[in-house]
Amino acid sequence: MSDQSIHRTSGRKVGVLVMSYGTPESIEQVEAYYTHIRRGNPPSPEQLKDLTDRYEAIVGGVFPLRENTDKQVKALETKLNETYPHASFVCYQGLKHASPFIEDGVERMAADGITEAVGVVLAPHYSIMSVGGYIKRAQEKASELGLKMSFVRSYHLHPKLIEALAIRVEEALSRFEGADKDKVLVLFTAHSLPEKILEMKDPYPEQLLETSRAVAERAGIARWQFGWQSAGQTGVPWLGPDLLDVLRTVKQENRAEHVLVCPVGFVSDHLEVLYDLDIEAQHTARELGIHLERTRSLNTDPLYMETLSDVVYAQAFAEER
Ligand code: FEC
Repeated sequence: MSDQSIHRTSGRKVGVLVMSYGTPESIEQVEAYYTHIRRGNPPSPEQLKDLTDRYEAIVGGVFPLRENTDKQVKALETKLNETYPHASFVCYQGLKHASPFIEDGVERMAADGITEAVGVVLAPHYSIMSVGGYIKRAQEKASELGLKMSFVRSYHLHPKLIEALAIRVEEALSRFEGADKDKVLVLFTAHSLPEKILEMKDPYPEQLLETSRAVAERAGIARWQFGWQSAGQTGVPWLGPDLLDVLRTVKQENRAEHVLVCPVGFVSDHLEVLYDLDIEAQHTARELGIHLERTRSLNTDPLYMETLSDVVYAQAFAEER
């Protein structure tokens, strides 16, 4: 950065709304949380039991996503202020389905006298149904309160993100002891969405493929494919193929005995990783006689924190460059 631009940015206080999915704080809160996800429609007793059982399988006193989001937000604030000491960054949480909600985060910034802010989502890929929804809610609240906000829409090809994911793929491949690494099939995954996003020309599927391609290239992986996971049961078609079906097909077609799952759409340990992959997919793989491993989640990985810090800074000071 030039001396001139450092001068212009000196002393600027920037609010950073770090948005994430949100998770309950206790088993008792699962019903309210699920009702919020379902846009105010309470789940049936069977649906509630199914979700509560899944949480019980992964929660050891603490809901992992709660703890991980807290740590990520703190680590990002530290990274931003260390890297760009000429400005002052204050991070706030805004959760999609739990407290503090996105709107609460924006209100807190305004109450603290913040006048300009950047929003970023702890999910690298843009979809109108995911990141687009977070941004819409934050922008509405910010406009109501007269707060100037801009947003990072995606960062799915940031070189440090690709590097962090490639390192994880390489590390996980070393867990297939005795197996020829070229025989391991790498399966990149992300949360499925209703198929109707395809009609909207949503960038989500293509961005996910771009990330997968870049990670495979960087890690020197020749055998890879993409699969969707964690689809909802909402009575409409969701994007496929589902990971579990991919595993079955791989077995049927005798394509691999060793599979490495790399959930590129997620950045934290949470239900969709710790249950859907580590329990459900692992169970299916065992039944099929497939050796399944998964890459470690990014959580507060320094390269991921640097990715976030780079994109937040670039967004905050975009007009200065
Ligand atoms: O650990 C936790 O407590 C929360 C884990 C969690 C993450 C997550 C991320 C995404 N979701 C996305 C889309 C949808 C759509 C629906 C939907 C439903 C659920 C349910 C649970 C849940 N999601 Fe989620 N999601 C997480 C958890 N998700 C629990 C409800 C029960 C179930 O289906 O299992 C369907 C809503 C509806 O009914 O209409 C759509 C997308 C992401 C990744 C991007 C992001 O993080 O925002 C997309 C983490």
